[in-house]
Amino acid sequence: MSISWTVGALKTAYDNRDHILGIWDKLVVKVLGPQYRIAIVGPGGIGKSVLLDHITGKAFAKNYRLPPRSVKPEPGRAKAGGNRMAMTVVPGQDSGPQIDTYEKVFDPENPVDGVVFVSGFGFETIRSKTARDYEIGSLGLTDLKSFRASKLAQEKAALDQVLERLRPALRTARKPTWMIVATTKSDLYQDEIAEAEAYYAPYNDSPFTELIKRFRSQVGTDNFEWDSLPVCAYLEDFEWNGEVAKSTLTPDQRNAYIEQMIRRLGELCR
Ligand SMILES: Nc1nc2c(ncn2[C@@H]2O[C@H](COP(=O)(O)OP(=O)(O)OP(=O)(O)O)[C@@H](O)[C@H]2O)c(=O)[nH]1
Ligand SMILES: [Mg+2]
Repeated sequence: MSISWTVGALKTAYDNRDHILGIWDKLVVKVLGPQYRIAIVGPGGIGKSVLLDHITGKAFAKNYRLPPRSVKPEPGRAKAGGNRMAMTVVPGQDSGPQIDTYEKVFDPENPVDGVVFVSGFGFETIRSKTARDYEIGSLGLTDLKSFRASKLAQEKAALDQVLERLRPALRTARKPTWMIVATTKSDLYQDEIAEAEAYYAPYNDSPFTELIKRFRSQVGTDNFEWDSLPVCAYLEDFEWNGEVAKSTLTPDQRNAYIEQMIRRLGELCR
């Protein structure tokens, strides 16, 4: 399927969660085998857990609350009959649990089949006040522009680390066979969606795509497929040191992005 970055070009927008869950059910039952395993990786505060909750449908419950920082691997539950598509979110923060989870999902003896690297075009949520104060006071990231540039550089470093971790698994097990870069929080940068596409899409050359292209040429382009797509999950404004980036999408538009991602996952899992 061809990926659409602009919301206007996403033809379908569905107001009800049943539609998304319906697609999910079909994928789980018909497309995916019982053993299909996917790791969801990426920086802390980027939106991995919230995205997983929207993909599995958990976030559509009335009493849904935003998850706190992940401190252990988070499994994604399939909706239809058991756990056929096993997704695991790797905690974003450098920590013992993160290393343990990486070792499990990229175990060369039994690695996952696919990887979702969640990126955010610089909109990483900093949860702790101490960390915020440090970034503003000591690192001098006083405005949103410099903050995002710094986070984008860190995101690239995080990607580099993930790619390094994939090497032994690919060498031994020839898995995972694919990676999707899911650029989330796209509700915050619709005015820059062309720039996001230029930065993340496989048909463009950017510092980010260069890393993956180089990796692919090293491991063999036939062995490792990759793609990127925009997505968003939780619609809320983003604030940094008093500066606010507005969330500009409706739930319908968000759902269309989620649907596009689920469909693409389904294709890669065939
Ligand atoms: N505007 C907007 N905000 C989002 C979106 N997704 C997540 N957020 C915000 O980002 C915060 C962090 O999201 P999480 O999914 O918890 O982040 P994570 O990647 O799991 O982070 P760790 O658990 O630290 O690894 C959420 O609490 C929301 O405030 C989105 O699509 N759009
Ligand atoms: Mg999390």
